[in-house]
Amino acid sequence: MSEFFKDIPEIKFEGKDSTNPFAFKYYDAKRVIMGKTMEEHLPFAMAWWHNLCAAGVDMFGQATADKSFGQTPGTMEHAKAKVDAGFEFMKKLGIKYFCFHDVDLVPEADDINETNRRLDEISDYILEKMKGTEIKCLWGTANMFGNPRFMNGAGSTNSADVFCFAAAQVKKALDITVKLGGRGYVFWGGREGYETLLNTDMKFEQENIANLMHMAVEYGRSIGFKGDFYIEPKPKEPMKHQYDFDAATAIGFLRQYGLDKDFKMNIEANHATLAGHSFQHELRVSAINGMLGSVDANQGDPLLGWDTDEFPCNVYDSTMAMYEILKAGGLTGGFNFDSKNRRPSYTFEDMFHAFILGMDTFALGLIKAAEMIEDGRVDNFIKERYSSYNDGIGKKIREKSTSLTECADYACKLKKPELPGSGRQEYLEGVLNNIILR
Ligand code: XUL
Ligand code: CO
Repeated sequence: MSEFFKDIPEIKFEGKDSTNPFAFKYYDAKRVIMGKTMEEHLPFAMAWWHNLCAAGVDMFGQATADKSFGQTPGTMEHAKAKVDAGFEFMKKLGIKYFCFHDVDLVPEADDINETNRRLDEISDYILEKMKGTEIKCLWGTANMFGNPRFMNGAGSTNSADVFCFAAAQVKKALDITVKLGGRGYVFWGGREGYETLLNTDMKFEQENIANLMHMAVEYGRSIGFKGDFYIEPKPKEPMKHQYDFDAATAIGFLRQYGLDKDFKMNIEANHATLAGHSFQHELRVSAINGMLGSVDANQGDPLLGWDTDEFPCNVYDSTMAMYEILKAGGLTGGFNFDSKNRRPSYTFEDMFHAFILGMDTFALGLIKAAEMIEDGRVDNFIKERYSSYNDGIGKKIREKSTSLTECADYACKLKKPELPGSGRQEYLEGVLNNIILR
């Protein structure tokens, strides 16, 4: 079998003073931080779609990158060459997981029975390839947004026939995920939303999405899937209004329809910022609701209002993300680089540079988040800030052993409260700079 990335060596850790473009500066897989190795903290995954399929096509121009891997796109030979290239790529970077949509793995046929046959063939091939490696599947999903049949949604479609096609795809994607030992299964509501209420029964559409998810849970558990199902929230794009707007909305939906025991969140950084939140906010909302599952690691561009899926380079963001994740006790899933090279970065070298950047950004974020926690200034400040609830009336409020009348009597006796104390935001931002830049 040919080597696809011949000129690129195995990527090793060389430390922050290295100028080798093909070396990690911060990601040192075996380094122990807060009792776990970096690779245990950071189960990185390669997204099949961006890395092995996307070639730089945008609405104004053609592909710039060659992802044919020596075969004719649209054939099973090409599908297998992508597997070979993907495994070589992951091995060279020390990446232990991958994520896929059904149609990333094989070209979709006109007849779903033929697509399913192709999926059986490619998953046998991947399974064979996994033998003797440490590479595993992080999560699988079904692409229920690209094909024209899904123009009005999948679970939320107006057509019962299309709903059944969505069900068929979820069933097969679950089969393949279980076959490949996947840790999770993702629902990203690609076209689960609406363009105008003039043609939309919103309540029915949402009930039907939940319906499809219940069917998926029932089927998944029946074939031995023990992992988490995930919702990946996103507020807009492709639809104007998407039903899984953000973590809070998705968690409310899961609770309303009794799906919260089987589902967690897969939080994507760029989706968070599209929703007008920070990545950290979405992680916190998920964590405090016991629903932090997995992460799609990328970043958006604050100057652009769409999903640019850039490789993460912002260390402030990765530090605050890792602070949330460490405090939540880690992820049940991993860090999937749902990120793509910029269109003019079209070479194989660029693919490696992108992953080295992303992995180093999260490794440095992990190092700095651990330093923040060990430093203690931020956590101690927060603890102190709420200390009025440690005794007296505050303690009673915390313990829910008081009433509106008792609190009101207390206030009247006091006549006028002291100001609640400075938030010290600028001081704390200085602490953060001090830790990140030292
Ligand atoms: C789209 C997106 C998807 C999901 C999987 O914005 O993030 O690639 O991660 O369907
Ligand atoms: Co994503």
